[in-house]
Amino acid sequence: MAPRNAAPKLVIIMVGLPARGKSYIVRKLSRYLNWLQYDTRVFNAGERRRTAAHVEGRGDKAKEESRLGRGQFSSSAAFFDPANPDLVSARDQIALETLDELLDWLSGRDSSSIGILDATNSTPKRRQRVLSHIRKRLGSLDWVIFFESCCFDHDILERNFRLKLNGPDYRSQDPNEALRDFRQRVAFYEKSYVPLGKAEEQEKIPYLQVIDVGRKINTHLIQGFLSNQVVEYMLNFNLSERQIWIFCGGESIDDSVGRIGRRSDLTASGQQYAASLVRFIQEERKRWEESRRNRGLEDHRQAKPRSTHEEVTLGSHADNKSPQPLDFCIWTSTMPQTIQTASGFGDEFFAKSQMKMLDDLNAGDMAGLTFEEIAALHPAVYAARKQHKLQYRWPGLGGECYLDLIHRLRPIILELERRKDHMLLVTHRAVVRVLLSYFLDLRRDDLAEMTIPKNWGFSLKPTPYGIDFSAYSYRPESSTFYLEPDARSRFFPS
Ligand code: ADP
Ligand code: FDP
Repeated sequence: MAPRNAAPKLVIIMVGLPARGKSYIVRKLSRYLNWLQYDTRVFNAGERRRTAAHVEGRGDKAKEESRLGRGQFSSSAAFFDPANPDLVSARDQIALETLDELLDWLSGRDSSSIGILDATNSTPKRRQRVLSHIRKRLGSLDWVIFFESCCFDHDILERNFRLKLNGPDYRSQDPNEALRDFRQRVAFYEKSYVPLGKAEEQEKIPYLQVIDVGRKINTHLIQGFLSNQVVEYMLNFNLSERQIWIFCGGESIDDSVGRIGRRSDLTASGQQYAASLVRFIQEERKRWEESRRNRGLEDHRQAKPRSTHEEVTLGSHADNKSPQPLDFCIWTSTMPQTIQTASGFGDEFFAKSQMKMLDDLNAGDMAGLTFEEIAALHPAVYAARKQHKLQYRWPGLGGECYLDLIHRLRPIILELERRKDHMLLVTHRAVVRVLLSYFLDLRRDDLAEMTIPKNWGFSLKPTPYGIDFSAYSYRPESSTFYLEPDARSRFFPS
């Protein structure tokens, strides 16, 4: 039993047939939970198998081969035959070794931490072995939940199967042979697969079950604070192709003299930036529609001119398959510098909202000062914030730190994950830092320190294996935005 004052911990045991999105989900979930400052790590059994199968030149090579038999840990379907007890036992062994790595990591931590075992764990027998192994190691199952991804949607599954051909098991193989082999692997799994349900309910094991990318979600005995964060995230999860743009507002009068944290109108160059942003986004919007048409994703109905500001809801998950015209939602803060930056977008294709959650970091008593004035008038404040930028809260009513900003922006992240529309956020540099740290999985210490040029904008496109990231810099001399090559490696090492 965990000591009462221990920081909350969680062991998530994934369940599901191959190509149900488990690895994709846990990569995103781990990025979200780490962004919320809960130390989270994924332990993938497939990677351990692939390493064992390719053990080369390691000191323990002879030991490995004698234990496993050379090539026994292949990626071919034969390895996954449930009728072969030796192979079932070999896969169990790999899963339990991966689980031990997780439990070792978790036991060594005293902060809120989440360990995720990414494997299929697709039979009751395997799940029993996993639970008894955990019980033996931790003395209880207090921290454990199962998390299953089920998928019955044929189109999603077909697309997932093909995506596997780019994966580590098949990328160097003939695609047709690889697809045949993977289908055989899945068929082997299906022979002995039992989804979560009665057995776990009889044993009172908490579980979360996501069906067809969230069309339906079952939860059983899910109660803990951390597991509730997981459920909430999965309620706002979609795979639609879309663009998420994040820009700062144009230069404000306060910006031009280095004053922080106040409402301020745009300068003339800020207004020029705003006009360029409108042109840029309109061009990008047309380019996106063109690319979808070229890829045969003709929209069934033309992107209707926006007549009202009602929230654009583009069909249920069942519509994941049919291409939907994507509208553009524009979210600004409630501060004039961002509202004025977005004022040039007509509401024919753009739905605009002002959100307090996107306001600048609240500088408390320091609002309206320059950093030079803060250093001269409040040296202790200046030094403390320079040293602990992430945790240091500006003094005075409403003063915030970056950790406050993370929690203020959590609903924004959930809504960005839920929406299927294109999104353009026009906000402030501190907010851009926090949003990019989520999307780019940046290390905690980089969050507050990362360089965000004021007149740069960022594009984030969810893809089947991650996020396509691009950065654009504004050139006042030509009033246009230029694509910055290699921006991610240059500025945002994760
Ligand atoms: P697994 O780890 O279960 O073998 P992957 O993580 O390799 O599967 O998923 C393959 C693809 O499944 C991903 O690229 C993603 O596009 C898609 N996917 C993501 N989430 C889900 C989900 N909840 N249900 C079905 N497919 C999903
Ligand atoms: P993954 O596709 O993510 O690599 O394909 C199923 C698979 O995961 C295998 O690669 C991996 O060896 C296996 O699941 C591990 O899970 P189980 O041992 O629980 O089947």
